[in-house]
Amino acid sequence: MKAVRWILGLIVMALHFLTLPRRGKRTPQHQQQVEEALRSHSLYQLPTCPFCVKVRRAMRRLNLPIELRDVRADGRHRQDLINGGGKMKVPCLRIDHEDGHSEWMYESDEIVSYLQRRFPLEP
Ligand SMILES: N[C@@H](CCC(=O)N[C@@H](CS)C(=O)NCC(=O)O)C(=O)O
Repeated sequence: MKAVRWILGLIVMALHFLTLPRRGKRTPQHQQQVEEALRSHSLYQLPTCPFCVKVRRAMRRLNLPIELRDVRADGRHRQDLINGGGKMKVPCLRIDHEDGHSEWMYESDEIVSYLQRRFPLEP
């Protein structure tokens, strides 16, 4: 089972790199504002998880350099996800609000819609 998952992961990564989407463009000033807003965002994820790849591809299309937190490589990220989000499931987008509370958004479709709505490219 582990070997099957490993091979599938390899295929997902290969397809991802072979079909990398084009990075979206903004004016330098707009991009700087977006990147400032993104400092309060982080994505808990795994490199080969297909749902995480879907979110990372959307991030690339929208040119959103969100900090990636690998929950397998770093036990602290894994623990933060379980404690804060309530379950060990990826992808999960963490949004730290100014009042100190953190929002934990699961579900790749929901994350992609949120990013498209909140950080659209220029028309
Ligand atoms: N419907 C979810 C599926 C996410 C999912 O199944 N992620 C897997 C990794 S590829 C996971 O975290 N599984 C652990 C679990 O469900 O406990 C989405 O679209 O984000």
